[in-house]
This record gives sequence, structure tokens and C-alpha cells, in this order.
Amino acid sequence: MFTFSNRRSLPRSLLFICIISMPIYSVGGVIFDDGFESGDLSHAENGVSWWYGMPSPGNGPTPDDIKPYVSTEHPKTGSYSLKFSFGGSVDKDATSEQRFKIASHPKDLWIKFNLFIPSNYKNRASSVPGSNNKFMYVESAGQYVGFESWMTTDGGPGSAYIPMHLKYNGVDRGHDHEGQHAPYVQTNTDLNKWHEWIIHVKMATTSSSNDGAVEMWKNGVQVMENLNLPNYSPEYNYFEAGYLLGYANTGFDENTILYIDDVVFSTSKIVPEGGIASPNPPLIK
Ligand SMILES: [Ca+2]
Repeated sequence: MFTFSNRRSLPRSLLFICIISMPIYSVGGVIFDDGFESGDLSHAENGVSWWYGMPSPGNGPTPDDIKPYVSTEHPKTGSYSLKFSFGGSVDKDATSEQRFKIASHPKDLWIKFNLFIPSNYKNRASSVPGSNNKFMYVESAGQYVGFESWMTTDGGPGSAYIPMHLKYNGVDRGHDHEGQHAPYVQTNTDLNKWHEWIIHVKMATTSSSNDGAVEMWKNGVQVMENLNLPNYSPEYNYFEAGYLLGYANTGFDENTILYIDDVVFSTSKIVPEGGIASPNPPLIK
């Protein structure tokens, strides 16, 4: 038992202090960590790097669509974050998308980032079937794990949920594979706030194993848990690229600006900064 009078315990206590002073979001395995404090998208680490953004200037569905760029306007930490600008319109789509590359081709990957949802965020309804807005994809040439937001009234008008969209072994498995719906934006509680997202994606090891996984945590609450997936692909059974946010098929009524900060890629488990919270609201299925 530790006591302050026990001098022999001092080295061990110092070691303990050193351990708890280390970043708590991961147990080793971090391959990329970028809070955009370089002031640009130049940071690269262990084969992970930022790739191109979209739209090209002046080429989005609306004139106010801008490809993501590093900005001082609204950092979560430090002085910079990555700004995504979606143009408002009566009936047009919108887009702002940042691509990344992963040269090490991991089969089991954890990604964390902080996402700011503005006070005027509204996932509007669309008269066009299939209207989803991209949240994040991680993929290779032959497969992907995709997350798209869809309008819901659960959580307030203009809210959005995220199902899982899988492709593997050459077959698109659909937008709502496994039927789990993570609460993406709940307008009653989530506006004008930063949210911590952690995403775990894992390919199945072999064609006969069911050990693939897709999991998500929002603000320390697990909001998706798909285990025992048979998502093996004979070729490209790894992750080599992906993107954050992106094409919004519903578009937005007003110019809508989101920010991302503190992006982490890891090959081992990332633990939420505030620890695991009780599921409230519960996992939506
Ligand atoms: Ca930052």
C-alpha cells in the first residue's frame, strides 16, 4: 500500500506519475497524430498522410462549397483545426471532403477525431430517395467500410443517424448492413459543440473467419458494435485510404461549417479521453 512516509515507494510512484502523464487515448500503436498545428495539411507520419480535398475551387454543387483547409477560426486544441464549408441552397447538393492515405495497409485500424457541429446544422429531408451525406469512409481498391448520415427526427428536427455501409469480396452489402444506427447529430443536444468520435474497423482474417469488426464511440459512449463480421476480401484485405466528411446528397439550407481537430490513427485500441461512459442514449439498433 502506498504511503507518503514510505521512502522506498518513491521510485515506483514516480514511474506511476510518468505513466499517467502519457497520452491516455491509446495503448501504444499510434501511427499518426495531427492537431493541424503545422498550419497546413503537410503532416505525415508512419505512412499516413493527408491526400487531396474536394471540391476543386469553384466546382462544387454550390458556389460556397470549399475544399477543407486548415484554419485558425475554431480550434479544439492549439491554434488550428480543419475547416469544412458546405454551401447553402434551396435544392442543391453540397460537398467538402478531405482524403487521406495509409501506406502501411493495416487490416485493423482505429481512428479518432474531434468534430464540431455548428448551431445551424440541419440534416434536411430530401425528395430524392437514397439521399445520404458522407461522414467517413475507410477503404481499399476492393472493399470499404462507409458511414453516411441520414435524416431522422429522433433527437430533434434535422437530426441524423449513421448506419454501416460495407463492401467486401467485390460485393456492395448495402447502406444499412446489420441495421445498427449510431446517433450522429441530435439537434436537441449536439449543436454548437465538439464531439469525440472513435472508429474501429477490422478486416476478417481469412475467407472462413468471422473476426471482422466495425465499432464506433461518440463522446465515450459506444454507439455501434458490429463484431464477428465475415468481411474478407481475397485482394485488398486491408485499408489504404479514406476520407472525412464529403458529399452531402441532401445539401443544406444555410452555409454550414464543420471543423475537425486532433486526428489520430492507431493500430491498437483508442480509449476515449474521458473514459468509457454509460450508454445514454442507449445503443440504437
Ligand atoms: Ca488543433
